[in-house]
Amino acid sequence: MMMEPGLFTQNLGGAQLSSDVSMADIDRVAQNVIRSHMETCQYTTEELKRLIWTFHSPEDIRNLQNKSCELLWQQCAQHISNAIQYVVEFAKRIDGFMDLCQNDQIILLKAGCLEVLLVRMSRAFNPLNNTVFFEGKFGSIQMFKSLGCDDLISAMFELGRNLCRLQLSDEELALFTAAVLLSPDRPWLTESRKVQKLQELVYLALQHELQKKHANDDLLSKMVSKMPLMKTICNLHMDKLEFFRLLHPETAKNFPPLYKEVFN
Ligand code: CLR
Repeated sequence: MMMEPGLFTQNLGGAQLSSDVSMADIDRVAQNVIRSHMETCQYTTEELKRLIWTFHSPEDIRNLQNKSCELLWQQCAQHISNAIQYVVEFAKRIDGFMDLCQNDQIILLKAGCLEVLLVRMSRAFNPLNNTVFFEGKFGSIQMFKSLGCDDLISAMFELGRNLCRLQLSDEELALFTAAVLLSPDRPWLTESRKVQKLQELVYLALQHELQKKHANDDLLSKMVSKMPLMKTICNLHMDKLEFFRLLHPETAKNFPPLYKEVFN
């Protein structure tokens, strides 16, 4: 199997692909990752499609806007924490992930789960009116005004829009999120070679999946090109959280344990 040269030099670290990867291996990886995604995606695509024109009422929006910053942060942290649980379950179901040492599992999850969540958010995003799925209905950026993080939320919505434009299937999204999670360049990994091998297989499976599409004008590099914005958002989120902790230490102490564990 050959990879397009140059595309993943960053992720592959210039390593050569093992030539003993068979089509059967790639199919097995694809099936495992896609199944893991389907089992842990929280909302099915059908569900989201069905609800796409179900909006929060102006009153819902007003209520959210009148909430205190602390209360809305707490509420959002709860939802994010909940969504992270599904991402953790996704990771655990990917063949090979649980064979990594526990240290590396934790590093990959801590570094990657918000990125995975951001990609998953594109499934729950309506680019036609810039709304996102929140508490059972769709609503605009206005919902989150009282958080006082306009730049962060706008960047998240921008990424949602950008990813939607790629019109990824659930299969492609599954493989992309697995590749994001299995990034061998996360700091402090002890067995990054092992992670790299897993990511290589996932990328091959993704490439193979993309080949099924006709008008696939370099979708893979378009997907990879969203990574910098994802990094920016993760950093911005850390900055906002740090600032919030300074202003409201008591509320931050009561954030969900998983949210604190991942972002502390
Ligand atoms: C992402 C896809 C998941 C389900 C899910 C759960 C919580 C949602 C999240 C999605 C998208 C982003 C979201 C979040 C709750 C709050 C957050 C709507 C749909 C908004 C953007 C506010 C974030 C503010 C914090 C970073 C402070 O499968």
